[in-house]
Amino acid sequence: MRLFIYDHCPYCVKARMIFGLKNINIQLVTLLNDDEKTPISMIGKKMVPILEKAPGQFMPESMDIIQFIDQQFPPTIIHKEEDPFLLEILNQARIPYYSLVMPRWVSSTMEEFNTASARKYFQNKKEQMIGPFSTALTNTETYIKEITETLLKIEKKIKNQNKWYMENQVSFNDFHLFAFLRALTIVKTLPFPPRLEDYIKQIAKKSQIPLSTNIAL
Ligand SMILES: N[C@@H](CCC(=O)N[C@@H](CS)C(=O)NCC(=O)O)C(=O)O
Repeated sequence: MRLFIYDHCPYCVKARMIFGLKNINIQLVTLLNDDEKTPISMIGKKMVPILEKAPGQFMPESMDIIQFIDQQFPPTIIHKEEDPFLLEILNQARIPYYSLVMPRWVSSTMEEFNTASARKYFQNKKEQMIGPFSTALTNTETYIKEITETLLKIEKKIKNQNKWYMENQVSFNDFHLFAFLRALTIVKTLPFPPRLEDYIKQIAKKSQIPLSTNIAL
């Protein structure tokens, strides 16, 4: 099986998590960000993650991939609960979140940005969403303050002894939360509250997904 991804992509992180958590071998293929042809030839649109289940058989959608792999490799481990509070908090944080991570992703050494045209493609597309990257970078301190409020709200939900967001069971919440937090680890000057910091490290290890802490910008 192969999983087509971008390194920065939080949805790809969700899909990657299930392979790491279940210790299943997967070949990761990082597409260039401006490669429209490859994903369109597989699923009819330009979107990752894409799982190649068998040669020529493709599955899009991170949450579908997670459930498919969980069922294909028993015993199943995922509880499908989603905490509406968490989803709402993550949704509300979209502007500061994207404004912090997007300009950093594009100037990083992540493989999908290996060419000038891939970087240009991403920047053009995402600036339509959040405005000029240069302005977002100038406003870093403001966005860090805003995202810190978000992190502190989530920190209150994480108990010291918890292995997962919901005590001792891995749930969809962990996929949403870890993908969000892992993206933020590219922001070198963002401090994480202590329980969340511990959570990020633990889930990264269990999921076998490197953080972006050491990614060069
Ligand atoms: N609902 C999809 C969303 C996937 C998605 O939005 N992926 C982004 C990358 S993070 C993408 O491929 N966007 C197209 C682009 O960047 O051009 C899922 O959960 O897999």
